[in-house]
Amino acid sequence: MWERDRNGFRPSWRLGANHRRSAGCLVALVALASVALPGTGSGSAAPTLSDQEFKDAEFIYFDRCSGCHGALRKGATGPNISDEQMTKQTLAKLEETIYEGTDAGMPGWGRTGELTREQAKLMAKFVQLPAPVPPELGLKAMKATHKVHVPVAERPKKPQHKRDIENMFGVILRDVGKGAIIDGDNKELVSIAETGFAVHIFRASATGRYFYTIGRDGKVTMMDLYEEKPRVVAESRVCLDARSVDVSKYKGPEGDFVDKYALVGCYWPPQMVVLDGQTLEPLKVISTRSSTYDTNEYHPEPRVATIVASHIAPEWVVAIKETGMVWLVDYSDLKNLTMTQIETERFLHDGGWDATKRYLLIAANMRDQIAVIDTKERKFVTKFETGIKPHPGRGANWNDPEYGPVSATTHLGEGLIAVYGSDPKGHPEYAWEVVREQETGGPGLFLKTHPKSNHIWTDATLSKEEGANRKICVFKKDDFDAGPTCWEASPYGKIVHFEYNKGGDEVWTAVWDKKGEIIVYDDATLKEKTRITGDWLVTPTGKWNVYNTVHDVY
Ligand code: DHE
Repeated sequence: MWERDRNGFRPSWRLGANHRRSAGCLVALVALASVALPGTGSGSAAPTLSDQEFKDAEFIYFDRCSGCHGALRKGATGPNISDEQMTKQTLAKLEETIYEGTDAGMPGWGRTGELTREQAKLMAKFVQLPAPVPPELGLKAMKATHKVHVPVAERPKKPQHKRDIENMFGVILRDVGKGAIIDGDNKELVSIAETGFAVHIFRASATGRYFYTIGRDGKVTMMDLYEEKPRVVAESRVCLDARSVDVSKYKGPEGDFVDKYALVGCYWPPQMVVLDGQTLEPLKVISTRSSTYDTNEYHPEPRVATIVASHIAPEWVVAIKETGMVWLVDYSDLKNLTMTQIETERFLHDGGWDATKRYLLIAANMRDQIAVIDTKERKFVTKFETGIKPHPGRGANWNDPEYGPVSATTHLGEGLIAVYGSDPKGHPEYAWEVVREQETGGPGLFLKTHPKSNHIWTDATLSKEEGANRKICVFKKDDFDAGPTCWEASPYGKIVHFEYNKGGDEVWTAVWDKKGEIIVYDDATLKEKTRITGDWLVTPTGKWNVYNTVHDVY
């Protein structure tokens, strides 16, 4: 379903005749429907795009914009950019915003080299036209994409190598649609697997034997770490746009579900899909089209954001972004599916467990809040403000000398780390309120710590200041208020995302660039230990250690 043409990979459904719409067709449709024609904010004529320009713009929108603004452009992490809104602005103003970014956290796509001036101009026109609606994707079409490259019976019974699987890392090579497996002990590249377009995350299976990946194109793959050179052993395409995947982790009185199922969360169509955890055969589609938690208005595009697998019940905890609901999806009986739908806050994005793995702490980033869900009592606890657009990734949990167990987030909209109490039993007076704050190197994406470490690592990937997006700032748990130790880690690219090794004494980060690198630091001394380099390291982004991912160590 993905084809390569002169512009690289494209989703082929967007090339199909049914979805080829010239601006002329759109304008005609709009006129027939007696809706106001899009203008340019200056009273001049509606923008026109050739068929080719429209397709180019559609692809750029899918690749760079839809994650924040939504396929239908109704807004989420980014604002509503429907044609009705965009025609209130001039093309020149729109082009500038797209090229330079905004103070509210939108990247300057031209400034950072991802889009040319011509492409920024093109996108300015595109957003003044009505948003094309992508097609649906049902089980039959998904099954047609399902491939088992190595049947379960033919997979090795034990590891075919002497490496420590628990200290292996999965690393995304974003712009080439591949995933690398690296040996965390000797830093050797073990293998590179063909995953999917702009792979977003890796998640390890509950046993740690498999790595699952999900690409922006909705392709889910699994790799078998027992193999000497792990490759994709099964794959399916279950969404047209996706960001999340996790497996079933529960084993207890209600059954053994370890690695039995996988769940993929789609951005488009708005749905989640249950798959066989061993073969990735799609089994069940659960639509997320529903109403917003507060106004109870129907939403046509509630996207699936974070998925976290519960350790204490046979269920996934699933964040439904636009409606502001967290769904507890019980997978113990798929034929008679039960779900608990918890009202939280709109525009849920990313999050993870507290240290006890009872509470899910998830960012409602456009509301500047963290929402807390108690998965034992199966109910909403509270929500509280932290800063401009919290973005915790999976988050970070540690013991503060004064406030006891705490958790923390960085922010997309400002260079701030906010620390909040997360121990309602032992320290109820500090629970779910911000107890400490410090400036980081700039607006960032991720932070990370490890129970054995005294450090919390933060990036500043979204910083607009020259050089600041290559900065790492590290805070001390036992002296947080002293502020961070910061340094510029690379003369080029951006620094993004951290992961610890299994032992908790090394930290890996990525120089996010076409000529990418992985920098490995000694966590105790903050000194660089080594750099993993090679032509294959193209735009490395997220990286996951098997042990830490299985056990949700962060
Ligand atoms: Fe991500 C996690 C969505 C941009 C790298 N990203 C997530 C999750 C979601 C999400 C919903 C949580 C998954 C989970 O926990 O189950 N990301 C989005 C977007 O919608 C957004 C803002 C825009 C987009 O178009 O995709 C976006 N993300 C990015 C990037 O630009 C990053 C840096 C590189 C890329 O792939 O485009 C990026 N996102 C990541 C990473 C994680 C992630 C590395 C996992 C963090 C972890 O520690 O587990």
